[in-house]
Amino acid sequence: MYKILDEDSIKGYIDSTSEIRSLLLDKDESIENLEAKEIGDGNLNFVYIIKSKKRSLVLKQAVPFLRCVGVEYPLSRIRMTFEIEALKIEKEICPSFVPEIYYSSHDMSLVVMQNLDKHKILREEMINREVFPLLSQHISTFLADTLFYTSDFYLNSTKKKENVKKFTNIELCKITEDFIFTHPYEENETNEYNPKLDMNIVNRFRKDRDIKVAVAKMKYKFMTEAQALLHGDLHTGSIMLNKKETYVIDPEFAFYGPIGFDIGIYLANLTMSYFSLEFIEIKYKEYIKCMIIDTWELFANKFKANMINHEKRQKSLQWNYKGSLEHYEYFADEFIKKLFDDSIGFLACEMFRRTVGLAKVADIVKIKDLKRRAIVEKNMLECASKLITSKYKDIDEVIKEIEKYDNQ
Ligand code: SR1
Ligand code: MG
Repeated sequence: MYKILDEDSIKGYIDSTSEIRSLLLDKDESIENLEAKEIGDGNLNFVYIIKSKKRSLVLKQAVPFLRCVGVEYPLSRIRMTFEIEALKIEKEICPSFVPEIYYSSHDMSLVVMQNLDKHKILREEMINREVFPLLSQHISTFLADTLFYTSDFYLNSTKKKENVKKFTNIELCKITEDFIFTHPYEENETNEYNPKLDMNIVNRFRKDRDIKVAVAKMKYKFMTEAQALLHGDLHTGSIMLNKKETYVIDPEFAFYGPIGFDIGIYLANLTMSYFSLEFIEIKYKEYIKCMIIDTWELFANKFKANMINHEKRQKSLQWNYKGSLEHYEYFADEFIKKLFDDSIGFLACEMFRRTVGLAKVADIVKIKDLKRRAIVEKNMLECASKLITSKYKDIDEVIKEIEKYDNQ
């Protein structure tokens, strides 16, 4: 039976759950040897570090409401089922980028997994100006492989459609539809603003027909294009890493959606980190621009290689005639160019919502001088407005555009 755990009751729960107990304690060892600490700072769930004499683990539990709002925003616990099932699939596809799962319970809406105690959250690391030479290689592989091996390019038609059904994540998709694609573009009580932000800028983009049409297109795409199993919330707070290893965590928003959404959300969070920097931080700015370029280019090459190699082996989508592989390659190039356009559109949407919507990002919120923060936010809004209403040849052109709005 479900019950909400806390730092005290969690020990009793572990004591009565032999699969978890045996991971932490010897047979006759007392639960007094356990330490439990809640460390979650996310918007949705509670996360505990459990320590015993021999090891430590993470226990994550979903509660029946949205943590960042409170009990007045009910949210069913089924999100943990989506998280558990997505973790299993991602682990199978990308074993080195997904934490080890030791135990899961749909009834208790919890998962027990590897404690990544030698790794830190990417967002915090970027705020501390840390550099990760392998990150773009790792994330581009995670994206290219999870998004390819769960798509129609790889799965047979029946399996893919069964997956779409299984990952119909109604409630969390609705959160994204509301908090990314709707509320930021209207006056809504959930929106939050830096008091120093010039509201004329906000009102201007809200009334701009071209921006509204472009955002509506991205929302429609999000709601209708079941291309692959997405992580669904791939911001820099969903990545834990050190110089050698990268882990992607928290896929509770997983569902079948447009591939460009995962890419765009990740690139947007890099871009916001870029905008948060002081004018003189040239070196770290260059580093972030390289991350954006490398992530996209590596992803595009790896995704295309996945398509072509699979096609060579299986001939699953192409017709069987001489020269058909060459034609398939044209299709792959066109498909990836479309993913690029989608990614930039979603990048812009994520930048709008993190500026005027409910959930902000620490990179920007940590700017103490509210006037400086307002300038950064103005730059982000104007950059997002331009990106979502324009078309770009390649990622270098996008970087040039972003640079134009970096004028603090
Ligand atoms: C209202 S929930 C806010 C956000 O937290 C999650 O990390 C998702 O990004 C969601 O949109
Ligand atoms: Mg999360």
